[in-house]
Amino acid sequence: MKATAKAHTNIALIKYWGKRDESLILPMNNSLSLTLDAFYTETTVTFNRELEEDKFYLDNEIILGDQYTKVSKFLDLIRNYADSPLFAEVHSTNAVPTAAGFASSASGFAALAAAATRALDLNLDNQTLSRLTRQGSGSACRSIYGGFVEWEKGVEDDGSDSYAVPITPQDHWDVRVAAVVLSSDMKKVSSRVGMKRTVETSPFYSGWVDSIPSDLMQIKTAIQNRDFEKMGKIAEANCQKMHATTLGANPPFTYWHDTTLTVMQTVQALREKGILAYFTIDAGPNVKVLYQPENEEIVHQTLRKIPGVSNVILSRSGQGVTYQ
Ligand code: 2P0
Repeated sequence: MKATAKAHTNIALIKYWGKRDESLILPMNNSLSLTLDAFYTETTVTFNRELEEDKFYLDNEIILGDQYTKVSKFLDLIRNYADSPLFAEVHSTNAVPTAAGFASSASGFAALAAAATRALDLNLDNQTLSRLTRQGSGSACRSIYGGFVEWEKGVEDDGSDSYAVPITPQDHWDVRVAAVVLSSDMKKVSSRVGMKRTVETSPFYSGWVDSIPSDLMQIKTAIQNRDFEKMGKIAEANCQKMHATTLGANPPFTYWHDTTLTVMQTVQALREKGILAYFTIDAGPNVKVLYQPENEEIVHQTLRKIPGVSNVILSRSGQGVTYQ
C-alpha cells in the first residue's frame, strides 16, 4: 500500500505542441526529448483505508486548489485502473534547483504514476505506465525512460497507442544541457492554455504539424550517428518554429523576454567562434542550451555573464523511473 519512486524531467528537442484530445491528452504530433539528471521529483504514495480524501504534500507543504485537483483526478484514473476505492497520501519533493524555471509536471506526474501504481501492486510494464502517465501531463509520459525518448502520438481515439518509447540506450551519447534561468519573470500563459489557443487560432499551426515528420526523421538519424551539429540545428529550428506559431495566435502571445533573445543571440555568437552550442525554449522565458562535454567551461562562463541571467544549471542525460 506504500511505494516511493523517482523520475527526472526532460527537455524536448522536437516539441509537443497541441492536442487533438484534451481530456485523454492526445497530441497532434510526435515529440522527442532528452531526460535530464539534474532535475527530478521523488514521490511516496500511501493508500490508506482511513483517509476520506486524497492528501498532497509538496516539499512538506500541503497543496490545495488546482494543483491538488490535478493530482487527485489522476489518482482517480489509477484507482479506476486498479479497481480500488482507497484514497492516498502523496508526499513529493522536487529536486529542482531553486527557480530553475523547469516545469515540474513532467517529473512530477511520472513519479506519481510510478509510485501510485507500485503501491497498489499493479506492476505495470513501462509502456502501460507511460500511457497512463500521459493522462496526468503529456510531457510526463517521456520521463518514464532515460536518455533520448520519442512520444508516439498514436492514431487511435482511445489513446491506446499514444505512449513514449526509448530510442537509444541511456548511455548512448553524453550530450549536456545548461538551463539558463532569467532573473525577471513574465506573466505566463500556461502551456495548456497556450497550445490550445494556438491550435484553435494560429494560421501557422498547420505548417508546424506538417513539418514534424521530416524534423523527426532527421533528428533521429543525427542522434543515432552522434552528429551534434545536425541534432542541434534541427532542435533549435524546431523550437523557433513552435514559438512562431504563438505569434500567429489570436490574441497573439510570446514566451520570450528580452533576455531570452539575448541568450539566443549569445549562443549563435558562440557558434560563430567555433563552439557548437544550440538553444531550445519551452513555454516560458528561460533557455536551455545543448553543448558537448569539452565545451562545458566556455559555455557555462559565457552564459553566466549575460546581464539578466540569474543562474545557469548544468545537467547530463538522466535515467528513467526508479523505485526505492
Ligand atoms: C514539450 N511543452 O514537448 C513542450 C514544449 C512545452 C513546450 O510539453 O497539458 O505540461 O499537461 O499535456 O506536458 C508542456 O506541456 O502539457 C510541454 P499538458 P505539458 O516539452
